[in-house]
Amino acid sequence: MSKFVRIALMVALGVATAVCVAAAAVPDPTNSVVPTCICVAPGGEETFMVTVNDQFGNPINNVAVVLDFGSCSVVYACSGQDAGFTAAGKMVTGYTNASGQVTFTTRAGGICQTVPGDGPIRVWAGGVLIASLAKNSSPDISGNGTVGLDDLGSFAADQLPPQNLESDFSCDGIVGLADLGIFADAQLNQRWLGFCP
Ligand SMILES: [Ca+2]
Ligand SMILES: [Ca+2]
Repeated sequence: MSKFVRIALMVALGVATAVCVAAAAVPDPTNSVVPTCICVAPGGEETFMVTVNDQFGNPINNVAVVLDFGSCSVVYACSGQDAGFTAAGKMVTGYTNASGQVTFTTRAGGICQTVPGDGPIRVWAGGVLIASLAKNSSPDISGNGTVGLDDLGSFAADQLPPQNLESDFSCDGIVGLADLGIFADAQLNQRWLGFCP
């Protein structure tokens, strides 16, 4: 085999390998993991972990994941997010780690579907739609940027049977003590973090 042919084969092999690597880096909705329940608060104390995998189930590192509340009338995202996350309008972006995971502590409020026909909340990874969620919960039930007395009134009413699960912040199917703790934390944290947005 001539030196020229060897080099040509090596180049071709390299290109083929690069194509395989590029193809492996496409997020796969079936293999990715997105929780079905999401709670957001202006203080950003509620977590939401997304795992992005490719079609082979391999984690994808450093891919942009977007929580898109763009079709939710009342939901807002605070302009200031935690380190590593950015907000643009009603979209919050973070990036996966080597395990394909990103844990959002989204500073936001308001509830999707407060206005009929709203939603869904879309979750994008590298431009691929990997999940759609019908709605979210938030201690800022009114969506006015603060967790205050108006929200407390709604939260209290939501506990009465038949319960209104808009106040099920803990995602366990009931409105109870766990949700009261989340509500209290959200109210306390915003005092330290300032007004949102
Ligand atoms: Ca409020
Ligand atoms: Ca609950």
